[in-house]
Amino acid sequence: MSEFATHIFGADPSAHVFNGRLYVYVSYDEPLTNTYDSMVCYHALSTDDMVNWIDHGRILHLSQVEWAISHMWAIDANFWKGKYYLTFCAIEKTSSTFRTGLAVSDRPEGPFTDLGPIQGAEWGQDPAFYVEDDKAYLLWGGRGAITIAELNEDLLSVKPETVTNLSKELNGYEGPFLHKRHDTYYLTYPALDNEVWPQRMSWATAKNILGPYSYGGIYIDEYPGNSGTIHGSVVEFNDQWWAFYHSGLISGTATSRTLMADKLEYLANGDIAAITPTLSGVSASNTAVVLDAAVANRTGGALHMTNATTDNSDYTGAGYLTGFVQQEYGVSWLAQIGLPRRYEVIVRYRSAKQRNARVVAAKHLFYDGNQNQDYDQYIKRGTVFEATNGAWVEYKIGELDFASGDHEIRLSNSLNLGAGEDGIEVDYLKLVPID
Ligand code: FUB
Repeated sequence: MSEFATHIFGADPSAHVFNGRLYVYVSYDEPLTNTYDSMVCYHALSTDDMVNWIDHGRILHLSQVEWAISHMWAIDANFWKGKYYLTFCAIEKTSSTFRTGLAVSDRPEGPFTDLGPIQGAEWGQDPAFYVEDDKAYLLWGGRGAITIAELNEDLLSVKPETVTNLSKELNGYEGPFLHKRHDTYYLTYPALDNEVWPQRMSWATAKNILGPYSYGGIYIDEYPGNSGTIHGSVVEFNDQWWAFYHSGLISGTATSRTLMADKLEYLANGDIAAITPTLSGVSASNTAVVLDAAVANRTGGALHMTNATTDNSDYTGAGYLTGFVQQEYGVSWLAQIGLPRRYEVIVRYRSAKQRNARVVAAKHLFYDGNQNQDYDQYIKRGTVFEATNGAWVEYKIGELDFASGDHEIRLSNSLNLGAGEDGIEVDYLKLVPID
């Protein structure tokens, strides 16, 4: 395997196993903008088998981070004291420097709520979050160094006495990630030798978390199709170690990057064996975009008079939507697409009675309450949602060609229902690329 989730351009993949499922948190490259300045959000992806993936959509956006102004670059996530935490970086409004932010969610796939910058990690670009034995550690790059420190219990500040600069021993300055195998800590990071690009993925080891680390070598060297930067993570999943990173293999550019994963092997002496990146021709349709209705308003969409609920436990994700009882009451989802592609558009719903609705899609356009607003495409104007006798069903609404960029998919009720009448209930929207 090499490339995965090729329906978007993603970078800096950070992989972790939560509850037996693999989650990967990625930076989002705004398609074909030719700059890293346009990076303003993150996505979460997950899989059970490294073959079939789900993109859970946008999990945090610049507009949801009050202290930040731009450059939502690399991220990591971890589980700590019953919640999932995202560490990310962005340029701070007041200081115009990178800060490391902290965001929280009850669920590994997000969405995440910003809690503010972590104190003591000033200039913190490319954070990574390592947890072991009731202790949490933050690693970060920036200002030409890789730094590590233990975090305080609330994760919102580091313990100053533990702050350690690892770059005295290593040639690293951004993109650190820590994993442990047997009793050895492996620090992986993109390195530049004598400032010669591209970056090459390197590793170092230590017997203590805070170091000192001994340089080990390069495990992803320069290769045709590199994106200049390389940044990723290492994780053990289903008894196999995996290296996650990004390349420039599909777009041929440095700023619209492709997510990559390859098996990582250790030699008998503990060294990491070299990996050669290639495109393996993984099908785009192995990734479904599954957008939870209950949190559509926190992942770039909107709820139009409908209500998120968990009243009945029989749903997926964070809940489901009710209240599709009047004309135009509904939900909008944000779907972010890398390259133009045709998609199956599927809605998971249930309904006691047959109901009518409209499903429309628009590019770079969100509904503003004006019913005459032109949508680019009606997927199906008069969609009939058949009665399901209370069962949740996946219903294929239709197929649609999506351009590159942001799209609104809006599902809205067509008719006013009578007092006390129930409308459909909606669990998620699913988009499956057609290769
Ligand atoms: O993705 C934006 C930046 O490029 C990251 O912060 C760096 O590590 C490099 O991958």
